[in-house]
Amino acid sequence: MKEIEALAKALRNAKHVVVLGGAGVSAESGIPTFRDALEGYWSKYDPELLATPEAFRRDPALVTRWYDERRQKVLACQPNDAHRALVEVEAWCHEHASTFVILTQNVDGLHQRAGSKDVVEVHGSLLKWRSTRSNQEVEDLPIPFRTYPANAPDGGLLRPGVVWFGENLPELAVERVELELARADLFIAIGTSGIVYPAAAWSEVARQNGAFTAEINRDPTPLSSSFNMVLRGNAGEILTSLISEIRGG
Ligand code: BV8
Repeated sequence: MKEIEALAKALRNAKHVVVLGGAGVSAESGIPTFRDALEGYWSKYDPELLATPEAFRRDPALVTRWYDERRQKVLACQPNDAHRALVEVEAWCHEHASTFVILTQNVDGLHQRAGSKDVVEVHGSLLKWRSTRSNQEVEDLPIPFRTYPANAPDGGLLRPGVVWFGENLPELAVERVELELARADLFIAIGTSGIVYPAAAWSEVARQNGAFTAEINRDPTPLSSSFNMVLRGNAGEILTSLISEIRGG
């Protein structure tokens, strides 16, 4: 694919590389993407309605169970070729005195399990839970929870450490995103449908700041036409080809 050669060339010329990852990066690990038809029990629920503070207030048992089942699924999955290739790209960038960061919308922790060092979880993590009373994170959680909803030691309920629709992104994550978008000279969006804001706006911010932007996605997205380059296909395959291209394989 000539786009792989072009992306490898852009990577060689870049000093500050930013990856925006979405559910398509974890798809090949067997984790359903956000908008794929949900499996079984969840097929009758709209994830965008379940992933809200209102849903948790209305039915904390249902929402806790949904997240607990997703947590167990994620823990049973393994990082895939896309995660592994991104660890390689990060290492290659550091060997060539470039910065590299993954801004992930995923909440599954697979980039960290694959060995990526610099990962910003802009939508939080399914593996972290906190008390609704103190907002403090609670460690050593039972898997699965013994009751739905699950109780925090301080008498509150346990809620997942994810960003729900209608909630602001973590302040530290937003600060880091702003810093990285200001200096990026290469921005690569991988496996994201470009529907959820503010993350869906970041490729345009990077481009306006002078970055070369590329989209790696199995399907077209509403943002595809705004990227400098589109690589159509599976993230695992494309990123594996990219790493062998930059290592001269
Ligand atoms: C915010 C964590 C300020 C939870 C997620 C009305 C009221 C309030 C807010 C809004 C509103 N209207 C709009 C908004 C803003 C809203 C929003 O954008 N809504 C959308 C639906 C329009 N955003 C927010 O609320 C954000 N906060 O704006 O705060 C504010 C505050 C109050 C009031 C107003 C504003 C918070 C957004 C974060 C929500 N939390 N996740 C959980 O996981 O349960 S978002 C959720 O969607 C996931 O994190 C996911 O990552 C994210 C985006 O989805 P994608 O990653 O793109 O996944 P998707 O399935 O969509 O696409 C997968 C892609 O991969 C596809 O393109 C597919 O083709 C491709 N693919 C598949 N397989 C492969 C592949 N590509 C390559 N290889 C493969 N193998």
